[in-house]
Amino acid sequence: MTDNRGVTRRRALGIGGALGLMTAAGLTGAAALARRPSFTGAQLRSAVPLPPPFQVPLPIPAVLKPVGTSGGADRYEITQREASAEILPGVKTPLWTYDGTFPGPTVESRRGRPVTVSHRNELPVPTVVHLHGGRTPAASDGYPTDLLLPEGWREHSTHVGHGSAHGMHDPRAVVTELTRDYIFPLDQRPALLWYHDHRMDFTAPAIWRGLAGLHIVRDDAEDALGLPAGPRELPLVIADRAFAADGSLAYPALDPTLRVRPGVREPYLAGVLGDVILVNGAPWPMHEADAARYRLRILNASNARHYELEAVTDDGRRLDLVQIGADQGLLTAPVVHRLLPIAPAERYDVVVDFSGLPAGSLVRLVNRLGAGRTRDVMAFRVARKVADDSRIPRTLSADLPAWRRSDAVRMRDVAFRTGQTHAGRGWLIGGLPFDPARTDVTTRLGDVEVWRLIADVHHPVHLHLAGFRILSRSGRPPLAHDVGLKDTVSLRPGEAVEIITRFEGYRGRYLFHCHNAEHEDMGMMANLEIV
Ligand SMILES: [Cu+2]
Repeated sequence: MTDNRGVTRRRALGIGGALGLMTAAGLTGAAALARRPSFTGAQLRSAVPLPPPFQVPLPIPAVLKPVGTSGGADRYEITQREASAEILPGVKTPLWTYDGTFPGPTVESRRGRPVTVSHRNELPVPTVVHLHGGRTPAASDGYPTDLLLPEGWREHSTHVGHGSAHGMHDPRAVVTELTRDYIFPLDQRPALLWYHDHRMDFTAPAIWRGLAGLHIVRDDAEDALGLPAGPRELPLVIADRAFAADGSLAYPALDPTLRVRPGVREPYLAGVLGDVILVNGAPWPMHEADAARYRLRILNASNARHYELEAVTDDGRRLDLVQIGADQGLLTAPVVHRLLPIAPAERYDVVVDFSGLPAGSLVRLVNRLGAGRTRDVMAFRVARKVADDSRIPRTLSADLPAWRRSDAVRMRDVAFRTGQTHAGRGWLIGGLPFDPARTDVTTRLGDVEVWRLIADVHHPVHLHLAGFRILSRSGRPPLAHDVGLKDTVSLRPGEAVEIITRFEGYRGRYLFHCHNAEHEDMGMMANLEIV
């Protein structure tokens, strides 16, 4: 593994350069960054030979079976354990997994039908499970200090925080040993959710090592739409990784055991990028497709990498990407894109139509923000002509919240910028690094609020519990892909994005944070108390 020292703009977009620009010129500096090629972070280079693209078949994560059902609720069990997988052909890669695979098994649920997932931690470190996009009671939302300890874990169990040397303590933490039941009512719109590790200070390396999986919520209304289904509905978990010489996943952790000292080495403070693009855990995979419509349920599970996806045919044509859903489920009506930006933790529900293509055609899914090998994501080989009775209705859903500015009882400005933490340079919200013992925002259950989120460099901002809508970007109307109900919004360098939401569901202690996982670990989280 070597640093990619050839990337000269790393300095400008890394934290060092960002700090210099920010302190010298405030948002004017950030506005200058906005004109630069758009990624935040530095790329690791793999030390093993990489396979050619489009050779490995696209895997589909297995759907988990419930171990029991009682009183209209399903119970699942997941064991978090070390496992080894052949991600690159001929190379064995040790992983941290949910039930032995990366991504973990997919949980399929029905709207309003409660689910209990019992997690057993057989990993060498504490973990925390968060269901991203779930409308979940606070006790099961995976607060970063609500640790699930492995058997016999004693050290460091009470001292947490980016700057744990300072003994930051969370008196409200609920710590359990070996197993923990997470209860998900799933009283929410059908959507593609994902579960992943959310442990204090160590979320980024834990996800990188494999702790991520999908959780799909469905309902009868969505099933009745006639969208592509069965084998023509494909979950696509896109994540970049890099591989060390011994086949393990490379990651620049200050403490590779992930037990004591959080954080990453320079120059990766702004985000860790890999040089291998995985889809559902396979490098640049190939999927043999029918000449028909496909529903692609795309998750960007990368720590820091952004994508601008396009579907390109052999003869250079770009296929329409018909967006039918956002993070929190179906849109009101489809929106056609040629290019679809997707930030870490965002999900897009997209239909592509291969029916006009002759058998044998190759359609590549390309990342316009990538360079060299990272430009390719995956490919589809159109195998055969088939009958296709799927459709994309003109009206997809009628239950999107239509909050207006005049409904808002409060407006808040929330700044996401680099700065000093107890442990050195890091990432701050409102000028402060995360402290579990400090309440940053207090709101009342049922209140509608408008938040103006202000960024220095790229920050994909995620609210727990509350779906929101995007009102504006730097005073301009939202972008074409900002439609629908979101739970993560991509702030671009220098941008101020207004969102509107109603805090509904449950009272308690929740979070909002940057979902560049390295930023999140290095201070960029804040507490949201709903009273
Ligand atoms: Cu960030």
